[in-house]
Amino acid sequence: MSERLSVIQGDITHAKVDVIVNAANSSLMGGGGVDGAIHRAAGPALLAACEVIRRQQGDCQPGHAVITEAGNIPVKAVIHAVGPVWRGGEENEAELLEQTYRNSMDLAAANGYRTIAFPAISTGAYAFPKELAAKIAVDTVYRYIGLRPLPEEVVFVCFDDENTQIYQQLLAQL
Ligand code: AR6
Repeated sequence: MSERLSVIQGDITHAKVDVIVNAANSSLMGGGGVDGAIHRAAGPALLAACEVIRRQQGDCQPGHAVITEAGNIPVKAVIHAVGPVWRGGEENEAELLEQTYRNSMDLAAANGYRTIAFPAISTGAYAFPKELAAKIAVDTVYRYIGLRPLPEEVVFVCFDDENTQIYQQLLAQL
């Protein structure tokens, strides 16, 4: 099972997968970090697609995710997942982060996608402790793929050295 998970360091907009996950905010209207990078690479079609969803559904709450086209990024779709803001750990942050990963995997599976790439959701502007966030990400995804055939492969795309090392260690222990 662990051969279905991998880690690479780099920019998620270059990942060779069916679907990439964006660490979005509740407005779905773009932002900094990986959200900014994805919207820049995708072009205006991505924001337009997010606006359509926002008009239909309103805010996307932490723990939830929506799926759109990918504009100019050479993948089939983008899943916009809203992770929790870290507020010290007493506000259900861990459960919400787990939900964010599960809901993203559900959307990829429901659309028949075989390969998915995740950034380290909530570990930038949302200040989630990196070790804990990585443990939740790996455990949740590992459990998920043990129960379902899709997605077949999951790539964790880390931007910084610290996250890359943390994920490499966690995957080596599976
Ligand atoms: N590819 C992969 N990972 C990246 C990239 C990239 N191109 N750029 C940054 N990262 P963040 P959050 C890493 O702040 O904490 C936005 O403004 C980064 O090093 O992007 O979930 C949204 O609009 C970090 O490890 O997302 C929200 O308002 C990880 O991606 C808010 O930030 C997540 O950092 C969401 O905060």
